[in-house]
Amino acid sequence: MPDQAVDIVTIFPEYLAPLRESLLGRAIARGQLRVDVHDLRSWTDDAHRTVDDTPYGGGPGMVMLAEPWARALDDLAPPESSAQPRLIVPTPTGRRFTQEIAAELAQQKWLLFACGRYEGIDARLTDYAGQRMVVDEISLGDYVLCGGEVAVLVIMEAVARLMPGVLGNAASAAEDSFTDTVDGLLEAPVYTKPATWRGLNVPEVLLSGHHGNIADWRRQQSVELTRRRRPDLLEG
Ligand code: JDQ
Repeated sequence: MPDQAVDIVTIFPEYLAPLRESLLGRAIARGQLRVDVHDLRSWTDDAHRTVDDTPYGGGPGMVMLAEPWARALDDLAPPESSAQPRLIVPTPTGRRFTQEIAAELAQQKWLLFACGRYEGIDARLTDYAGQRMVVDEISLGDYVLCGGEVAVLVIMEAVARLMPGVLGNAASAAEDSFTDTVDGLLEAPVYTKPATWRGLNVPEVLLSGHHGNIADWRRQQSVELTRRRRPDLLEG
């Protein structure tokens, strides 16, 4: 049995195909991780497989019906079961996704993602789910996507590389979760072979073999880059 499980509910299951690639795909292939993608419409019972309706109070667009979502949750995680997933709902009104949240999600046994579309899901769905599971409404940033699917790909890519066993090396995952938060600084630029490429040189210090000088240079580059590009990270 896999150590960790992920269920994703969406009206566009094929959108989640990239999850089978690369790091995540290998963890799935090794049997360490289970990832199942479900079509929300399989929990409808009308001929048109309806998942949306017009918004109460008026306004543009359509809103997703709570009922198909509740059926999906009840099927995947029966209310009477003691094992419940962490429910992640991508939304522009959620709390901002961070490396810290990624590290927290990587420790969960079971994640269930609800990918909304249109203008989002009837707000009572998170009230209903919150009666028995921890619900996290998460935003990637201050821009509006067309739905939750791409947000799930982003969140899962950040989470998977921190999952114990997914990287194939628990120590490097733990180290990453520390260095990725970059002690609050952006990383210095990186270089590889050749030392001169199309007339452009790798900074001399990186070729010197002086580890102290290299660490000092990287630190100085980090501080300078952060000051120029992300001064907000230097507050405090
Ligand atoms: C959905 C939409 C207008 C929602 C429908 C479901 N960070 C982030 N940006 N956008 C999303 C997340 C997101 C997530 C899920 C979504 C957008 N939409 C479109 C359009 C109002 C609300």
